[in-house]
Amino acid sequence: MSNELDDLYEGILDGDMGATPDNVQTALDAGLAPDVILNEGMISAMSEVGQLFEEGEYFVPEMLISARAMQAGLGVLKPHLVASGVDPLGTVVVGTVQGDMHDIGKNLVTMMLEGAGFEVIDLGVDVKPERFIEAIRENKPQVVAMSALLTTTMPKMGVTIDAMREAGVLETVKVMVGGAPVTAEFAEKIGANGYAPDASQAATLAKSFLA
Ligand code: B1M
Repeated sequence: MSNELDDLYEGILDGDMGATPDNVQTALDAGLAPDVILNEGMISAMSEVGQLFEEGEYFVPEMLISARAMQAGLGVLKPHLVASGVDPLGTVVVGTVQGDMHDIGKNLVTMMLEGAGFEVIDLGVDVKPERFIEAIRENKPQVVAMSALLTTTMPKMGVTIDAMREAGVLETVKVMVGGAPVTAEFAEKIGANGYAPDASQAATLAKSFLA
């Protein structure tokens, strides 16, 4: 790994919110591609944070400060990942499902969708099924994207789809799901229209729904 990526990785691991935006800028100035900075310098650091948590070396506060450092760095990276100035292709409602507070992956999905030309209505985290339904009625999106990072909150994706069906809004949208524990098989089982393993494939999938 280059020195720039090394510093960025270590800064996120240490939860250094002050240095991380500067480290992203330094990596950009060194000519590193935004997706390399994201995947090798940032997402890989968050994976190690998760590993350290599993091993009992990190606890929730450490995960939280690493997440804050990552979010601060993403603020600098965002304009480089997102194109601008084009008419929206369509609208996507995005949210992390009820009971789940993880939002970094969901925020990346939002960035990539915006970069692909979608208008994104981001409902945030801990989104109840009724809130998704309300947002569909208000914004008339073509696509709904749900994120879940916990095995305990994944079932809420199915609950949300069932609630959309009961409310009569499911047939107006395509539903896609993602997040670390989610699989294509799970997506099919709960009746989602698609699954994306990462944020850039989420944008490709959303575009394919419009075709
Ligand atoms: Co949490 N946490 N956490 N956590 N956390 C995980 C998920 C965990 C795997 C850590 C571990 O044990 N290794 C574990 C889950 C275990 C499980 O369910 N099997 C876990 C746990 C247990 C918990 C708590 C229960 C801990 C506790 O309190 N005891 C608690 C739950 C709180 C809650 O949600 N109710 C908790 C809390 C937290 C923090 C708040 C401290 C913090 C989140 C801060 C935040 O998000 N603002 C946090 C963090 C940071 C993590 C890890 C370390 C990193 C997550 C992350 O941001 N990854 C995580 C370990 C890990 O993931 N390795 C962990 C980077 C991000 C870019 O990846 O979100 O996977 P990801 O997104 C990817 C893809 O999944 C995909 O695109 C992105 C890449 O391009 N994607 C989608 C995501 N959403 C998509 C939607 C789509 C498509 C693609 O729609 C179509």
